[in-house]
Amino acid sequence: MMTDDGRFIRQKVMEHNKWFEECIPMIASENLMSPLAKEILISDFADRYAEGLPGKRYYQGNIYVDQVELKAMELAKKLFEAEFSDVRPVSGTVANMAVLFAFANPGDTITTCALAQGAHISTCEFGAFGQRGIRSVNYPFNVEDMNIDVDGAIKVLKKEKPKIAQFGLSVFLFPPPIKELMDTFNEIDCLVWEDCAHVLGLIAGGKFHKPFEDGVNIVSSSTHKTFPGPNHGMILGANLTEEEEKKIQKAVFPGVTSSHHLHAMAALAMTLAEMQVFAKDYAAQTCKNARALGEALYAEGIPVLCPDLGFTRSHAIALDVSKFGGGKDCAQLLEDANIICNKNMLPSDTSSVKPSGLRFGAQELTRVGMKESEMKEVAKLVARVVKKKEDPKKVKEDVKALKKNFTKIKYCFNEGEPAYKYHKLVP
Ligand code: DSN
Repeated sequence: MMTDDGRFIRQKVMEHNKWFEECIPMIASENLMSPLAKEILISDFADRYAEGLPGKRYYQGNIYVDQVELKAMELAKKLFEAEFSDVRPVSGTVANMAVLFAFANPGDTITTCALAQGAHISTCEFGAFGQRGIRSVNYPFNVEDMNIDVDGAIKVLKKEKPKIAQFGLSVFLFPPPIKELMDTFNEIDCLVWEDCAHVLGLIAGGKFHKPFEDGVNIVSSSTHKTFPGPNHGMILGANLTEEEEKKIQKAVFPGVTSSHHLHAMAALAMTLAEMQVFAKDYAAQTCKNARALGEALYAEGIPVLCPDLGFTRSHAIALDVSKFGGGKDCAQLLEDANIICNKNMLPSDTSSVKPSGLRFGAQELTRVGMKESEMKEVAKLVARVVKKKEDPKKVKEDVKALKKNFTKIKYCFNEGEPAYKYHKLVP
């Protein structure tokens, strides 16, 4: 017999699902899992424990878990052209912590981008880097190109001689200049680490850039942004010594995980299997859509960053809405119209609470089948709220009408299944 509390919780989750079915979700770090990955996420794997590596577990009961995990490791290496994979970190930040545990000691220097330049919170003084006692030194950043200034970065690298040169952003519009900096990395003999969380699905499909071909040693990532898997993490490697690979494995367990969320690991395995087939088309369409969205918003009179560079080479675009009330207010008005995005710092900002930017990602809209023509529609709806200041409630009705035809999942084995499904035990 369910209590009122139980009914309340279930009701709210169902309302959320229904709401998102009627929304235009553009948070650049989110996506929709495939029906098969979701099925696995609620399997009995969710109720079990495993510690260590396949074949060397502390717990019994891992016969099938081991087989799935070995398959996930194999598929990850194949998809990302890596020599090493660890599919156990339970999130992107936990993957980053494992890399820190493996290769950096308190007091060591690591070079990174700054938060206002779009860096992830884990690389900041008050995030995982700071908690590990790392001295984080930022590369100079070229605001016009929204990318690292190569000459400036060479100077910083030569002066600081960091143990690790770290790359990767949460406003990741253009590939980092890894190739251009490779001579300097070799000269100072540092490891090269890229947090690819935002662009993992694009890399899987051959877009954005090829980290390992460019010279990256370690890729850390979450697995639920452009890569449409479960909330989980992963570490990939190339050109590492056996000892370095073992250091990563030990840092993951027992360093920063105990059991590694077996249901999420298995759902990741399924997504990896699906992406062997679908990543190329999905990544290509996601990039086309992001660029089309940038172009259409710019044509509507909303400043989108980097117009001369085609706005983006990823799934994401950044908007400067300072003259329309700023990121905080615009994001709220858009939510009132069922358009979901987040406020974001731009390089000139000092406040993360009241920044001047908005960040949009096209990966989820692509996942439900939207193409360039729909991006134009989305841009018009955004402009009505942000620029023309139309009543969001009125715009919401048109948002719902547009989304009505895009509620089915694409780019996976069970294409055409409802994308925002709530699995009901009882009606
Ligand atoms: N904070 C997330 C993002 O939205 O980029 C990444 O963890």
